[in-house]
Amino acid sequence: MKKSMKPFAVLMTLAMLVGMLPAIAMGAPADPIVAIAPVLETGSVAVSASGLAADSNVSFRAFYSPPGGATDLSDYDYIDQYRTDAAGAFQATYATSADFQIGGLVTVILAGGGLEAPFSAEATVLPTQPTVAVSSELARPGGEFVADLTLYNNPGIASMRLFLDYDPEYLTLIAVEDTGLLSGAKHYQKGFEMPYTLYWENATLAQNITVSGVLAKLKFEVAENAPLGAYGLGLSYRFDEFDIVDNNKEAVFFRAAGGAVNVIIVYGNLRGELDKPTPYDSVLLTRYLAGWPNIVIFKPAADIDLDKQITPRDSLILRRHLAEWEGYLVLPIPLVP
Ligand SMILES: [Ca+2]
Repeated sequence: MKKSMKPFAVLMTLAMLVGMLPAIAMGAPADPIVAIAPVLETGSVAVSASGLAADSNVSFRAFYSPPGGATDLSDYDYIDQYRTDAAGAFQATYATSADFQIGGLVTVILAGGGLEAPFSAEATVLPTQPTVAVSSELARPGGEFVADLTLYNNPGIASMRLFLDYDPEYLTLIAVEDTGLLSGAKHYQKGFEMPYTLYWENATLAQNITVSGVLAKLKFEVAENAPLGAYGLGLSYRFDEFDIVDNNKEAVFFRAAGGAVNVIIVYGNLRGELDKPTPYDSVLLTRYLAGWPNIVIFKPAADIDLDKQITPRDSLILRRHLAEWEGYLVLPIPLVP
């Protein structure tokens, strides 16, 4: 379920401001949420919040946004709601089996309970068991993106071999940058055949490597003709074939979590970036339409009314969008014949 736009964004702004200030109202509990712990366990997420409420009218709401996705707080999905029936200490837990991903963001908002304004806290969804994961990112058609390959809760390994799978029709792996977190990197670079093998070999280690963190940065290019939507970045290994072993030659279990790239167009951003359009984009479009020489724009983002041409009508819509006219807040605005 999607939340509507503005009221939530305003609420969040207020909540963030209040979160930065000490409690000023008499009797208002300072930092009422003392624990927020979203964790990922086999695809489900649990969020717990606890603290002290000054009156019985305290409510909690939790929201989730997927990783590499939300550019606007209105993109958050509503999770659950909880209301206390007494003043004093409270404990609230949300649990859901929805397909939440590592790197997603959970936001909990507390309202009432003697607070003068809502209080919010947020945390990233993280795994609690040994996991190796590819991050999820945003990109535009014809653009590039970098996905992180990250090790979480490493119990201790010596060597690791992983296989990376993606849609070669629309995605091209153009570089693998090893961070040096695991020594002995022997990635196969030439040709980038599928599935791509990532390999770290340490045959002579006396002790296991127990660090966690980013192992490698995977740089991809998106085809200019890539249809909008999500493309999986699959990750796998074979436990039975000892792809991950410790220095005692034993296979080590990890959860392998693939990521995705969401290919999007931010309409009105003529620079081809993924942030919101600014007055500069409007200037670019005006100059482009006026035939100025050497004006380079990302054309797919300029057809704001989706009529397959770039016209003054697109420019008009962009100007009204930037001026926050009602009915122009969300782009694109398709021209209805
Ligand atoms: Ca157009």
